[in-house]
Amino acid sequence: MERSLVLIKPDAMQRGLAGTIISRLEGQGLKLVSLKMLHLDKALAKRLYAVHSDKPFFEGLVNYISSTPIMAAVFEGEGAVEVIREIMGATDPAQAEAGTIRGDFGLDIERNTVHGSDSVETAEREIKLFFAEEEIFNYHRETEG
Ligand code: IDP
Ligand code: MG
Repeated sequence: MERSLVLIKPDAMQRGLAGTIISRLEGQGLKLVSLKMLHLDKALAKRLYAVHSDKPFFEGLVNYISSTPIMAAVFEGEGAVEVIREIMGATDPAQAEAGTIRGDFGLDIERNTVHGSDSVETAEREIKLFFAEEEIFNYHRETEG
């Protein structure tokens, strides 16, 4: 089953939105298979965002994502990567549709509330940055609810 990494970013933690974000994803039928709270150090932040290392916003992004503790989650489901990207909305909250997480809660293009892997390959790489395989659970989830 397809998996994706979700991060509940500092701006969401600071506004008490962790439960709301998890709830929205669970409510769309995605299965929560792992969850932890952690404070990223700069080294892990740089590995997470390595693809953006030559962008002008890279340093700010690394500082932002490591500014407060965040939540990291693994969600599983058919087409999970794409489904989560849709529920999250566009990178820039100003462009994100109402009803998406970023459209409803995002503050600006950096403080956009949530991270979701952008492909199955990226998801595999990102999940390994945060979770050992034995920390990812297998259990039955009803398709409704
Ligand atoms: P994504 O999170 O929708 O996949 P990416 O382009 O991969 O978007 O960018 C990673 C993160 O970097 C974004 O979620 C956002 O927090 C931040 N970011 C992207 N573009 C900018 C920018 O132009 N200025 C500041 N931060 C940005
Ligand atoms: Mg991305």
